[in-house]
Amino acid sequence: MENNLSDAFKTLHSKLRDLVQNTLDPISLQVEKENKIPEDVVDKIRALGLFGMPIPKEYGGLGLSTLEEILLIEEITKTNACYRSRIGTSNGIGSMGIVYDGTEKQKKQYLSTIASGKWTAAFALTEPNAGSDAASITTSAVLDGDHWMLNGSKIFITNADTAHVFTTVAVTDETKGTRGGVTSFVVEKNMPGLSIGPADLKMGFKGSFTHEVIFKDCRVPKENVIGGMPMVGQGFKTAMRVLDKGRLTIGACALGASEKMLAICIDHIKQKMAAGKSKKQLQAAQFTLADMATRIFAARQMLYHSCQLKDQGENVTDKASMVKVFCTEMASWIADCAVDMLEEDGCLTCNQIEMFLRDVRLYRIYEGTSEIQRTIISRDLLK
Ligand code: COS
Repeated sequence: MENNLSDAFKTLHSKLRDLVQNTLDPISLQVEKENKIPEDVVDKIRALGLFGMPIPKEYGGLGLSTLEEILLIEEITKTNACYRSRIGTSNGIGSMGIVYDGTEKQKKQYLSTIASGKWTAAFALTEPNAGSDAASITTSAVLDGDHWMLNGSKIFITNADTAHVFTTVAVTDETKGTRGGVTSFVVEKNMPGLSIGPADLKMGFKGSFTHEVIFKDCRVPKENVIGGMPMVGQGFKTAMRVLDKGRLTIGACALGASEKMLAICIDHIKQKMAAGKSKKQLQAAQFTLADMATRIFAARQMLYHSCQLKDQGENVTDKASMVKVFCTEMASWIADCAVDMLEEDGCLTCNQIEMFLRDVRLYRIYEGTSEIQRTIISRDLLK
């Protein structure tokens, strides 16, 4: 695989590795405590072009393949999850709908400002009564002259407080449901009728925020349907395609976190050996380390392979779900084992393991719970 990566990409990857090791990771617990990423650190991430990872070069992005993007995400998640959340949601699920299905005008208008990191994009799908069952959304959009009138509310919207645009999924014809009745829109934060609720108080992902986004007679110009008027009614498919990619991304986040936790555990056991514990006394820990490394190896192969298939143009809906469920459940298992291995130290908030334990739990929920991934996988099997 290494042979297929360009020298320019390898240089970028190693610059990111340096940034993670020397800047992001050393302050990860400070970020956790202060619940904020310092702006000069965001600037350093921006300077690497990471706000535009998958956005095509003609619109100002890096134009990375899925595999290249996933390698960078794996790297940046070997520390506090909020760094990836700050960039990855914007140039991932927040903007991929525009990349996939947007009109040329929409791409020119929005993608370069998102790729430069000047603007943040958020993805607004989930509603109070439609989380896993995305087809049950009720936020409505009704055509009124040259505008669509949006009414409803979206919850748990990452980066809503800093977002300039929301790719928003709404019902335009309730008689047709997901087959012709759901439409995706680009809604700008200043459009009249859009407001943001207070930040959710979450168990993890400190430094990254989710909010409710409320649409009350929110007037959105007719041309802001993603893909233009011919795409009215096709927005559910746009959102599902976005999530296929997003699920590979979350797999990469879980993999990066797992690799870091394994490294912490290895250090811990080596310290015990240096302090005089024999290998025999540490045999149970050695077996656990071996199982962690084995699962990580399997996760990495399935993730990279799925990304390569996607880059070759294959449909990877089922594989993206397999990757997400395997990698995220592996990360939770590793976090649990790591707490056991570090004993009391594993529970201390001055230790990254405690942070990872909370953060990786969220990977099993957002962008589709494990149950949703299993539903998608088994539906394909039973077709
Ligand atoms: N790519 C392209 N099109 C897709 C698709 C995908 N991955 N998944 C579904 N579609 C299409 C289907 O092909 C179908 O259209 P056609 O009949 O014209 O082919 C249409 O969308 C409806 O699909 P389906 O019948 O499968 O929809 P369901 O309501 O049964 O549910 C799931 C689909 C469970 C897949 C969906 O509700 C889901 O992903 N839920 C989880 C949502 C989620 O991840 N939320 C987190 C929010 S983001 S943080």
